[in-house]
Amino acid sequence: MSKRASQENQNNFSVNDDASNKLKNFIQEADEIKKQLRQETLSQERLRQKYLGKNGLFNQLSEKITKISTSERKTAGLLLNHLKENLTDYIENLADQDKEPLAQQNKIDFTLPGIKPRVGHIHPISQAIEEITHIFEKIGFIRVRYPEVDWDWYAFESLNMPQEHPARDEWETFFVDQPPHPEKGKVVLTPHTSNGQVREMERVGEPPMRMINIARCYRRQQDVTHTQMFHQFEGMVIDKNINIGHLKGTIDYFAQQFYGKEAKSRIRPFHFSFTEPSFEVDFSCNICQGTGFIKDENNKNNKLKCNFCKSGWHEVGGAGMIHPNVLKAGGIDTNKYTGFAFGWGVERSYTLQKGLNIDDIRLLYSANLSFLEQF
Ligand code: FA5
Repeated sequence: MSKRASQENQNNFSVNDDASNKLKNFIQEADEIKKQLRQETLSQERLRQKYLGKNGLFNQLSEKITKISTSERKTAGLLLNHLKENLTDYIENLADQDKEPLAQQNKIDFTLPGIKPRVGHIHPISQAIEEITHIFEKIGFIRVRYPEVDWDWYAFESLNMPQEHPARDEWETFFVDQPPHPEKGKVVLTPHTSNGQVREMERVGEPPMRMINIARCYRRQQDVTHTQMFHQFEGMVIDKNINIGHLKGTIDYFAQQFYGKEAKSRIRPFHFSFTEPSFEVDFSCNICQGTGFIKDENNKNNKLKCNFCKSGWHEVGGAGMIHPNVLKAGGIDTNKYTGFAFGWGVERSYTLQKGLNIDDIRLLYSANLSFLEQF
């Protein structure tokens, strides 16, 4: 019996000795109901029905009030109020262990094997981030993570994209409704991890530096290859005599570590304000091995266009030699040092891995467990 129940037992109703026998019996019956309730082992719901339900013990007693004389009916009425409060209070405040006396109802079979808790796994994109981090740490890159909410200065202006520069349009930026910083400008949700370039130069100071910055990015985009929230990984190397050969070597190294020995990469001329020269980086398709065609199972002399890449290659992001204006914005001596940088989508890179063939990256954030449990 709960602590509360034993307290309630002391709270009985009493009348003078000269009360009529009918009233005395009425009081006794009410006390019996209270006592009986405290012996019960039924569940809370069943107690509610038995005592307070339409045909419950309380209503049965209430009906007997008509047998009490009018002069004593007021006392009987008070008694009923008191009883109802008492029963309701007791039933509603049953301790958790009293609510479902399962063992007494033979509902627990202690010999049954237990239910194994479901063990989850980390999200496929978190797995990819761990793998990418490890690949770059093996060649001396330091993993960092810079803010997802940042100043315009780091996201654009220090990257050689002054205010109103048309190149900014590419980044489909979300602006945060906050007062601007007097020097660093507006607040944005970072549209790319390149905001880490000048931040890393400020953090390290004097080169050499090898950064791998992996973080969330945000853009106003949504289709099979774009989500509003996604991840990028940004590599940056600054040292004496760094050239495009080092960049291409790093891209090839990553391709083979992440996609397998047979993977190839290529760079194509492009334009970014913060690198010069700039490139787009493609990896060979793992379905058609970069040929753009697959075998026709029905006709050995025929070839079918690869539907996954349509060209033999997949674009994963941009790269280039860091523009001198960016190095200067980070306080780096451009007479002494050069550097390269690249920034690729984690989701895009991951979905190209062998055997995955995920053709809609939105599935990764769909919270669809039957999809996610496959990884
Ligand atoms: C950039 O963001 C540059 N900062 C990359 C860079 C870094 C260039 C350093 C030079 C030097 P871009 O906008 O192309 O570039 O985005 C790079 C990659 O991010 C894309 O190729 C794609 O893989 C991924 N990405 C971009 N937007 C989205 C999106 N909305 N959803 C998913 N992935 C995206």
